[in-house]
Amino acid sequence: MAANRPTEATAPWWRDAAIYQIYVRSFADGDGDGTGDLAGVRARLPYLVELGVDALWFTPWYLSPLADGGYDVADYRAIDPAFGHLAEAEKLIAEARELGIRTLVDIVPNHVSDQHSWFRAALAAAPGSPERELFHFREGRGSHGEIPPNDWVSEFGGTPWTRIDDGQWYLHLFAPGQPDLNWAHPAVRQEHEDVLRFWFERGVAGVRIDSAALLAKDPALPDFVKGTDPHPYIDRDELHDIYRSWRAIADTYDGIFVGEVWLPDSERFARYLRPDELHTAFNFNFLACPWDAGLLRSAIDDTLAEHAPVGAPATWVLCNHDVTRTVTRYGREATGFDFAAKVFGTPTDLELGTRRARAAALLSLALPGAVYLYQGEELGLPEADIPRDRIQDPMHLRSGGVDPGRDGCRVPLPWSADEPYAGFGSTAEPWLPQPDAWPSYAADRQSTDPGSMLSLYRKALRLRRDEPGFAAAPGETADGRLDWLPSAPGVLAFRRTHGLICVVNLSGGPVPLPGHHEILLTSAPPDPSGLLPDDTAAWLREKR
Ligand code: TEU
Repeated sequence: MAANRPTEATAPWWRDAAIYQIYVRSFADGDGDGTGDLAGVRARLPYLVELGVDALWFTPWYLSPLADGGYDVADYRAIDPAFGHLAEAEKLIAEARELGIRTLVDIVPNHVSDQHSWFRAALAAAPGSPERELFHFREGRGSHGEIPPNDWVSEFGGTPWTRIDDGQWYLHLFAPGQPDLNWAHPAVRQEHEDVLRFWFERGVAGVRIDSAALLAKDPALPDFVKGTDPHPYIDRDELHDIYRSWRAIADTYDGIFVGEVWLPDSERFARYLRPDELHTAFNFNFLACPWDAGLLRSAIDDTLAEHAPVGAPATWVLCNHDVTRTVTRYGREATGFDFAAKVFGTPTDLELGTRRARAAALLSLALPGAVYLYQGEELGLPEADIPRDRIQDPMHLRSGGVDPGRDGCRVPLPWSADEPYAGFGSTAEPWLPQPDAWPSYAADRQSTDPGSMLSLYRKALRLRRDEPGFAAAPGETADGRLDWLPSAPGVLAFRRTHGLICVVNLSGGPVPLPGHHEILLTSAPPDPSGLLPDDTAAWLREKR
């Protein structure tokens, strides 16, 4: 870590970390079988060091039948053999740490796989048995129990209930292969606390908590009546007690949490970030914000305002394994992210989207707090069109084939332009097909091109780490200030504590840059008269 960044004593690493999300299946294939694996990640650690990230978040790498890309965990203490084995994960965690990179694992507490030993035992046991109490089994409604026990809707569409042979139904907010656990049961709590200790003991620095606001259910599992407070399964108060006990465990290891908390209400969201609960949570309001100066400014202000009272740093996320890739999203007419609007063949202008994604990268990396990057974002990958018969995401299948699902952002990465399968490493065909254009995005090609997306991310991450303008003031426990500067309509301009200035032009035409500044980095070159073009961002240093 550069000397001019805040020291561990003033600001813990996670408050301003750049964390890189690895979707293991699609990162790099070390054994050539068409699926990414831990060997592939280990071989690419130098790439991640050169990129300049502080930590890696691995999407679930545990034993799983992959009914939902690994978010259906059969055994939390085993690595899926397609990815490697436990000793290799331990090796990877240690090797990365030696290189200055910490590791976060992904815990999925809301549900397990239907292949998990608990669920198999529950199916083998009788209705009303202790084994079934670990899940939500109920009789159906209707004269023959043929109607699901309530009217809830699965996150993947359709009823979240599946009926088994003896006539009972079980609850799964996601796919049928992901039965929901009963968090009112003490054994469920105990098991997850043990799993947390298991991974902290193996040297992980943190844990991402999947679907963190969904675990607790109203024990009566009532029909959902719009506007009911509390909601029968979203954001229930019982959750906070669970996360307080998790925090106590994390504190003994100096570990951190990042919660996947999708809640529009900022006051409710911030409750998860109280000092004795989660350290951080993903900021999806920023991700979902359309490419509009006024809306982005409000999203930034609201984010900082909601985090301030609880003293937690904000996180900034532009994409992940669940959402349309940034360059495709920003190249569309409606640039906000709307789950309901995901349809096949929505037109996009990739050149425009790429310009905006480059500007958005400099914007998000200049904001105070931690930032998450999703593999391939640094390569400017677009969302891929996956032929319908190759789509594996249950979201597509459960929507009756209407929703394209999330596979388009999960395509195996291109590493070398001239190798088979763009150097993903496979000798067999990769598990998802790569678009024809993939070699042109390959990391090796971008490495030597100073104008590439990869070069932009490398430069930006280096500056973000080394440039004093990003640091918090000495003794400042928070993450450094952001002060808005006067600017033309459609232009965002702000100053960080030590004189780093970020200007983002969304005005529709070129704008002058503030005078008396040294340009550190721009997302596209200024025009010949020194103006900042539309959809372009600049980082400037105040001249003394
Ligand atoms: O996502 C939780 C979640 O809310 C998603 O269903 C989200 O609404 C959807 O993906 C939007 O496209 C987490 C994981 O990130 C996701 O990959 C898993 O499928 C899901 O949990 C179930 O574990």
